[in-house]
Amino acid sequence: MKEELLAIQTKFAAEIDAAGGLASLEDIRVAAFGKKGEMTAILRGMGALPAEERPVIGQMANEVRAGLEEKLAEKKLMLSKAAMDEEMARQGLDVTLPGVKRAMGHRHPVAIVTEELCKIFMGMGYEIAEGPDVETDYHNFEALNIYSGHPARDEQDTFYVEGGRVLRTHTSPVQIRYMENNRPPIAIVAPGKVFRADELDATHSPVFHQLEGLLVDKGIHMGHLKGALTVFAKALFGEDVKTRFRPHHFAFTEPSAEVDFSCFSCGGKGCRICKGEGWIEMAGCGMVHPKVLARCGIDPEVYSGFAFGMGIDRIAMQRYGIPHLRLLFENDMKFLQQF
Ligand code: 2NM
Repeated sequence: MKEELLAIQTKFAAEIDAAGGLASLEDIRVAAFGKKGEMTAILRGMGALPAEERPVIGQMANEVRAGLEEKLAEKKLMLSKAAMDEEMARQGLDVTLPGVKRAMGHRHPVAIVTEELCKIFMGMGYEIAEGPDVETDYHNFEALNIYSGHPARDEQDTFYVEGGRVLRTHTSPVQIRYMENNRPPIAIVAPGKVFRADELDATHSPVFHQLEGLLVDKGIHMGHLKGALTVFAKALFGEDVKTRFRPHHFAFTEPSAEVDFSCFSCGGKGCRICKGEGWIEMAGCGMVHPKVLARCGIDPEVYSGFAFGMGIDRIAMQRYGIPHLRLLFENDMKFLQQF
């Protein structure tokens, strides 16, 4: 038994020394200590030894085992390091080079405000609707009662593209498409980019963002519209905010109104932000014109609806005190990182 142990020790020690890679080292470990390994067999055979031999042989076997295990561990460490060095040399990796710092992305203030507005309306049961940026003349104008000759159709104001299509000048065509494809009850908001042939200045840009809303059902009237926008105003600026509706004109709503919110900054007393008015114009709105409903296949004798639209950029500018619209479109990281 003793000789056998010594022979095993010598044999495996030599094999470990000679092992050229991690795989062959593992083969050696299995041959010694695996289920059918030679050392495993010896250790298992201990019980069969005469009682007087057991302590001496047992101790020896334990020493051989510990020695081989340590040798295996040392060799494994050495081979791993060699493998790593070889891999690094192959990749040409210089771990002492300083790392490249990645610029952290950041949410845009317009995206933050858009999400905030959508969340408020979703909480009121509205769904989000989307549509194409390039629209047909029909969906952008005709369906909304904006006939040829209407000032909004002026080439000075609208970007016309090939095939008689236009870059949408509002997100109303999203609502038209939704009404064409869905039956009431309808409650949606449509946020998105819109385009007008304006020069860029502090308050105008050829591309800006709108959020429009539409609700159609039986028995909907102006009171529902006022209620919805007042709940929205309070959710956005706080319980103390008041709303004011002034008569207005839109081709696609009748009656139509403009909506003011009491100034979020001075509470209505008059300040620099509201130019001493106490009120800030926030949205346009009205009852959807019966002809608009009918054109989308909704019977205006049965159903009525309200719609509204507001500028998202302007709300973001007010909210964060941004002085020039340009800042929202330049994507200067130093500016954006403040939000
Ligand atoms: C506004 C103001 C008033 C509006 C109307 C419609 C539609 F498609 F239902 F007719 N969508 N959006 C609307 C009404 C938009 O923005 C100032």
